[in-house]
Amino acid sequence: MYNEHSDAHFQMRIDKGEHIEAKDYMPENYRKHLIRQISQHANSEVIGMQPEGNWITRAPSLRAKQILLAKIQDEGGHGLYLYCAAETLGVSRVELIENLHEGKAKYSNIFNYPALNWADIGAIGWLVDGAAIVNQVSLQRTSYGPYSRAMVRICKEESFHQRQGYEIMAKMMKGTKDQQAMAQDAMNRWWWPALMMFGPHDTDSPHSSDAVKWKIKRETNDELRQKFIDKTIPQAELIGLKVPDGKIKLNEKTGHYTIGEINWEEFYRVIAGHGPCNKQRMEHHIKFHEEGAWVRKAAVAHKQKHLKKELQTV
Ligand code: FAQ
Repeated sequence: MYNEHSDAHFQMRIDKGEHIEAKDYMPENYRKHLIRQISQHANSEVIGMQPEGNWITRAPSLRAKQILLAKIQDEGGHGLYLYCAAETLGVSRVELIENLHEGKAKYSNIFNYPALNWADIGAIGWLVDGAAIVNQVSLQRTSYGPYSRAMVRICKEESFHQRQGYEIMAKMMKGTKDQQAMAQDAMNRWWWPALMMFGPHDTDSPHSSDAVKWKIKRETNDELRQKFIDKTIPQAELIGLKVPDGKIKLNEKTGHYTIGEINWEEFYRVIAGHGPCNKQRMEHHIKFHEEGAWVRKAAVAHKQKHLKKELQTV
């Protein structure tokens, strides 16, 4: 018989495909691994609102503005589900935000690039959300219950996001020569950073071995990247966009595309804080977090007032 509070019993549950819940026994490193990953995921959703938020007032139609507003609001919501999932592991929201502000917790490389024009909003929806979904569909089967359940809900909304982006790109590719050039330029700038979203190659990914053993990751960084590549290249070709990679080849036998070399030097530079927009993204988050302090104080005061009333009536 296994002791229910042993690592061996925990691993047996993982191997059987059981979900681990917040109050179940888990090794300390599993807890730490999840806090790191889920909080980085939450940070990405919230920081990811910034490049798109910049375009709400400049959307080309009321319909486009409504859709973009709804999408950005969803992303805020995804951040909240994910911070809540991280909190079930015994860390507070205050600590998670402090870690982000102090540069101790990361967010996705992709949100350190600027959204320069409307075509970038199309590219973000199609490529960035497209990459995010491939990863998140797989995470629906992750071993930690609260994370897995948050993913189920997030994936439903994310597929709408991907379609709104593809619609923008398809529309621009049917437009004038200038609009087509804008869409191609956005594709050229977002393609490679989107491929980097899946993380380093498996051979260079320090967290993958534990993540796979604990079924936090159901598929590896390279497997998920390949899925995204195979799905996205035909979508680009269908609307007349050229993938900015002279080395792309379809292997007829396997049905998979091979691609050129990803610029990992750029990836590590960006995640170390030296991308085009890292400074701006963090300053923006800190500024509005500080300006919103009164809202958080008011919410706590309101809760305390009601608790007091409830206690008086008992
Ligand atoms: N960006 O050993 P690995 C979205 C870091 S949601 C920055 O392979 P792991 C929705 C990694 O943290 C997008 N850093 O790590 C949306 C580690 O550093 P550390 C976010 C990265 O965790 C759309 C080091 O490199 N999605 O976009 C990145 O096993 C549009 C070594 O890497 C998620 O977070 C990166 N891309 O695998 C919102 C999904 N990749 O922590 C708005 C959940 C790696 O030791 C608009 N996360 N690093 O300092 C995951 O699946 C995994 O964490 C990976 C990385 C696959 C991202």
